[in-house]
Amino acid sequence: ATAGQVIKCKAAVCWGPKQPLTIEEIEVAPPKRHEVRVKIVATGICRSDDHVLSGALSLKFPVILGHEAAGVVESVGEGVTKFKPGDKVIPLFVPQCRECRCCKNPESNLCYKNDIGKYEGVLLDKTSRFTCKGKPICNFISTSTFTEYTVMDEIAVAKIHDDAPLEKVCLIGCGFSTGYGSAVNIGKVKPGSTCAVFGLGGVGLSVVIGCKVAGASRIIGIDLNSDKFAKAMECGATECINPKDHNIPIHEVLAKMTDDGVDYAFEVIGNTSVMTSALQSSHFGCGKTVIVGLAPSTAVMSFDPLLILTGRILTGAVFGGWKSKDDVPKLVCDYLDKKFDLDPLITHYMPFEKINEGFELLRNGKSIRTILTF
Ligand code: PAD
Ligand code: ZN
Repeated sequence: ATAGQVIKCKAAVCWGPKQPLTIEEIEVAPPKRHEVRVKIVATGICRSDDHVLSGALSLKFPVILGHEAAGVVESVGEGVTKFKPGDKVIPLFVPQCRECRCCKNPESNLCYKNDIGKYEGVLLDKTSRFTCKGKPICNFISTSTFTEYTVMDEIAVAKIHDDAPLEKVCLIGCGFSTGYGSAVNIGKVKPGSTCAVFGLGGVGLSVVIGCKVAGASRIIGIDLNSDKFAKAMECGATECINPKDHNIPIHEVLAKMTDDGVDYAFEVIGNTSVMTSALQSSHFGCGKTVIVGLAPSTAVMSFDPLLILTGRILTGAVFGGWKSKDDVPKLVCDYLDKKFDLDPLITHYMPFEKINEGFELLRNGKSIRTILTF
């Protein structure tokens, strides 16, 4: 009944950094050619959204944030053959066009048509489908899910299994897959190895889960907030340490604990000095460090190049290296087959209108993932 028409609905609009989101009535235009309009059913709050609110990431305003979600197709634009109204879907903040140089490279999961780092705030046709109070509202990293309805390019949407519980698998849209894939695809953690995970939020705990599935024998969690440790142990950490409890640098603490350094170190905070600590914590000759955290737009990392010269490997990835359109449906099936659990990551459910409270819980270190439902 709504196909082809402008939909008026509620959205959380971000008018600028350092101010609360406001719930507004917005207009969502119908999908154009090769676009899909989706009714969002559940969306998680990720630290990357908060990086925009804190001002750490600079992009264009006003914008509708949110990128970790699941929903149902409402209508499709011209030329769309792989989706129909009613299909369950997950938005893809890293699209997969299958045609660009990165998509054609089996080793990469980036896509030239992504908006991360560019932050143009538009769909592929260079406009967004949102307006509010007569003003255009920008799109966020190909997705924008803090709204009842959103429009995405079809390359930025994955169709998932009909049985998937949307209020859980929304986490496969970002936090879970990013962390888990960083361990299994990017770190390629080996059985019997020692891992250090810096930052035990939703993404860091998912790294822990990945390290455990990969057979690591020691998984050391590191966080400034010791309240995160119980959950980390539940997810598979074998020990947890708080840098505040030590008067020597954390890499020296780890060196003592691990016979000179870990096999794999993961930075899951977005702090460049912790990235250097992670690199310093990895063993010379063979240690691998994976950057997962998103640093502020102006941040620069510095370290002694001898750390790399002596054989350490430093790498990183967005979305855990998964080729999004190919792999998200498989991850959903793996979840349905009980190959991993998402429940330990979910600490709160809230109605969408309470979105600012959800962000407060994240900032105060009280939540892992809050899932907003519509
Ligand atoms: P979160 O805020 O839930 O978790 C971060 C954790 O780090 C918290 O538990 C903090 O207490 C802890 N912490 C903060 N500073 C320090 C410090 N100096 N030393 C030790 N611990 C510290 O965030 P999240 O898990 O949602 O996201 C983590 C990062 O990953 C964040 O930067 C986010 O933007 C990024 C991210 N990257 C991708 C990607 O594709 N690469 C995807 C999703 C999120
Ligand atoms: Zn995210």
